[in-house]
Amino acid sequence: MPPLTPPKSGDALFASVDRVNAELFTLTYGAMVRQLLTDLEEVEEVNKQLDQMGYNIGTRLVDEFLAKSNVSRCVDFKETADVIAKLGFKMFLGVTANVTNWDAEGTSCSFVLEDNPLVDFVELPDTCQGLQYCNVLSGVIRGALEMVSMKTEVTWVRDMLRGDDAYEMRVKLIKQVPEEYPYKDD
Ligand code: MYR
Repeated sequence: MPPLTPPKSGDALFASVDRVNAELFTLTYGAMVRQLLTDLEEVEEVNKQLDQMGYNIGTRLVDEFLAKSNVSRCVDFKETADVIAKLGFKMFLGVTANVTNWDAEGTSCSFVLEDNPLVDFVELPDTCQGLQYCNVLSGVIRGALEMVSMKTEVTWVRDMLRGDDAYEMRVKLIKQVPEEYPYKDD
C-alpha cells in the first residue's frame, strides 16, 4: 500500500473541504439569524444582537489573526485598514475588500465587498427589510480594532440584500488609545 500522505493546503481535497466548511458556516449563520428573529421578534433587537456577537468574536479573533499573519504594528489607521481588507477578510471570509472613500482626515473609510460568502443562499422576506443581516461582520471589525487600541463606529451603508450594488461597511475611527507600557525606561 502506498504511504498515506496528508493533504496539503492547496490540494483539491483541501479546496473542497474549505468550500464545504464555508457553506456549513453560511447555513449555520442563516439558521441562527432565523432563530433570533423568532426569539427576539423585533428586527432592531436582532441587529443589536448580531453586532454584539460579532464584537465578542472580533475581540478573540484578533489574536488568531496576529499570530497567523505575522503582521506587526501598523503605523496608522490607513495601514490598519489595508491589512484588514487584504489579509483579515481573506483569512476569515475567503475574500478581500477594497478600501475606498477616505475622508480628508484619514479617519473614516469604507470596506467594499463585491463578494460576500455570508449571504450565499440568503433572500430576505419583505417582513425583514430592516434586518442588518451582516451585522456580525461589522461587529467583528469593531471588536478586533478595539483590541488593538482603536475605538471605532462601524455601519453598513450599502447592502446587496436590500438592493444595493455592493456591500459597503463604513469604519470611523473615534479614538486611538495610546499603548501603555507597564514599566518605564530610566
Ligand atoms: C496593528 O496592531 O496595528 C495591526 C492591526 C491589525 C488588526 C487586524 C484585525 C483583523 C480583523 C479580522 C477581520 C475579519 C473580517 C471577517
